[in-house]
Amino acid sequence: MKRCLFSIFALLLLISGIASAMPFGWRPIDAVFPSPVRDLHVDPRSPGVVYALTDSGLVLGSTDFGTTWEPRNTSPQTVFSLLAVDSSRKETLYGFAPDSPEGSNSIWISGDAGRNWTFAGSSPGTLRSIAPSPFIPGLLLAATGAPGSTLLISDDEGHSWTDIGIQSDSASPIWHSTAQWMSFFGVHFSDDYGKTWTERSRKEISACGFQIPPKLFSVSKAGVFYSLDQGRSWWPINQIANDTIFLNPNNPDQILIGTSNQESTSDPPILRLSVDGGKTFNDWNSGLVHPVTDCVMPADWMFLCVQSGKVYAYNETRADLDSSRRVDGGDLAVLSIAFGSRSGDPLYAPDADFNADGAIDGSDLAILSSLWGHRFYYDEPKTPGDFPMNPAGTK
Ligand SMILES: [Ca+2]
Ligand SMILES: [Ca+2]
Repeated sequence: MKRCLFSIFALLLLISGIASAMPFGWRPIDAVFPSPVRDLHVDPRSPGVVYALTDSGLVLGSTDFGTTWEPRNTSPQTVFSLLAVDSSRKETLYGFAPDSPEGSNSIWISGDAGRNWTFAGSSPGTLRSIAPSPFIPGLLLAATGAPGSTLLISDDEGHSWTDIGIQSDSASPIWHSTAQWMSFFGVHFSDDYGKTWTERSRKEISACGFQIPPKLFSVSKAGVFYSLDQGRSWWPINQIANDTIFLNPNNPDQILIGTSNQESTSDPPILRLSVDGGKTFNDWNSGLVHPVTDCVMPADWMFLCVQSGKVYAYNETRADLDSSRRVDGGDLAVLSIAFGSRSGDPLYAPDADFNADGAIDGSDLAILSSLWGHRFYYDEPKTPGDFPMNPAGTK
């Protein structure tokens, strides 16, 4: 009888769409970091791998989508202010240290996920971003610190650098390739691996989505725009002022936009999610208090962000109770077994108590139904290299 009532209740919830319960929301992760976290990085070719850089220059790594973390450079002689993932090679990272035993503005490379580091060279100035080519090992773009940030290029893992001589105060260099090699910095683009640059765009390009057709994004106070013709023309996504955009490297439909510098810290942070490639956005800031300074998406419907130096997770995969990588009837079956139980009961299943109130009831069912049909992809990441491009590895 209990099962019968439950089924009717579940059916009602799922069909009538009255699933108004809050989704999971952002929650601080359990891991303790030795100092505030500066930023996060995913390796798009290694599902589950996430790196964090702290204010003290420590590199931490996770191989389970940010659930557990371990320090990697345990006795750092150098304090990194920048970290970058070289996705052209497994477990390869770059670090930048303003000061180190090897001198100022030093570039370091690790081939074992941040455990051991080798001095690679020095840059002509302080760097504020490094962009390793996702296709050609050792080819780097970098931007020097503001004001008047200029673009540098290295084709030998940061040993030697060339100043390209173009400036952009706000943009970071990015790589983009689909049918044709492209890289962008501010309003400039290059199609010869960064050797020569041409001014093309009227908007500073903030991010790129590896997809077909190729999509570039520009984020500004005027709103969010995208381009499908490599920056020649731009189309508005919305007219909301934003200054940050975070893409899912393996799913071009999932886009986060937000504001990292709010004028008043008493305002709720601005973070919005699109799961339809930017057609529509919904607020995605439940559980956040401070402006978000960085976000990564290590898998579909799985988000990590940094606010005030702390790492928060928005992990909807918890609803996938039977680990089928999709929220569906299998999970409903698991929840139904525990339905009606309370903490301490033999049937009580903590994993199914989504709102952690010690009872598995309609509220948990409502959360499950609000996530109904979500798919989580882990094993088959799409990478830039999966798309047609000029012959790989040739310059
Ligand atoms: Ca499932
Ligand atoms: Ca509950």
